[in-house]
Parts: sequence; structure tokens; C-alpha cells
Amino acid sequence: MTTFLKKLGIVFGVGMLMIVPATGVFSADFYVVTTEDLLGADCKINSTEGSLRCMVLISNDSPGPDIIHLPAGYYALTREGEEGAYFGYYGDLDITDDVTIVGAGMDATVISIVPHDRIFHIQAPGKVIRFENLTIRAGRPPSPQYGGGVLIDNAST
Ligand SMILES: [Ca+2]
Repeated sequence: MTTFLKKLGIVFGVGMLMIVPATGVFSADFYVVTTEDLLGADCKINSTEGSLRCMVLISNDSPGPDIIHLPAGYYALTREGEEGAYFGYYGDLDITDDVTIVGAGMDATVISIVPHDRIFHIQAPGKVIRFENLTIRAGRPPSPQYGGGVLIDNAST
């Protein structure tokens, strides 16, 4: 899987080098195509379309800053359960790498959560995470933890 990721990164890197030769920054565009909180067999390491959770997981593994495009809709995170070894599979969305999540407008794109958890948990020291044109609503972490909508661990920006 790691080898495949490196190959994937090289492909993205070559693409970006043609566009922005001065930076050579790796990046990829990911497209959310369902409002449902799915994580099925169709969520593969080279997917560029899928659920918000799938796109966040793949963006974490994809080298460099990525953009996740989130169309208008109400995205309820419904996968309740213990993460255990399945980092990011349940509960809040864990972000570990540079990413910009772009919605279609503050009133048009809303991310919320059904189980009792926060919505985003950013664990990305030194990385830059951006949210644009969207609303993050109604997150509630399990007591006594912190961070309702977004919990940012140290040194993430
Ligand atoms: Ca990434």
C-alpha cells in the first residue's frame, strides 16, 4: 500500500510540476459525491470520489496539500463506534495532513454529527487545514474531552 501511495504521489507531483514548476508541491483534488457517511469497499486508496469520510482518509495518506470539494448538502456523520485500530473510520473525522475543505456556501454546505462526538479532530502538527464556504454544526465531544466542532491538537494551524 505504501509503495502504491508513493507512485500515486509521483503522478500528482508530475501534474503539479507542469502547472506550478516553482513550488513542486504535491496536491490532489478529491470530490465528495454523497451526503451519506459511507466507508465501503469502493473507498480505495486511489479513489478521487466518494464520501466525505473516505476523501478525508485518502487525503491524509496522499502526500502534500489537497482540496476536498464538498457540494451543497447536509453531511451528517453517523458512523458511531470505537476507533481502535481503525483510525478515522468512526466518530469524528481525523485530519493528519494539509487539506482545504471547500463547500458551496455557509448555508448550502453543512457538516454535522449524529452520535456524540466532535466533527473534526485535527492531529497535524505543522500542517495547514482550511475550511471554506461551509458550516460545521452541532459537534459534541464525549465528556470530559474538548473541542465541539473542531479539536485542534498542538501546532496545527
Ligand atoms: Ca494530503
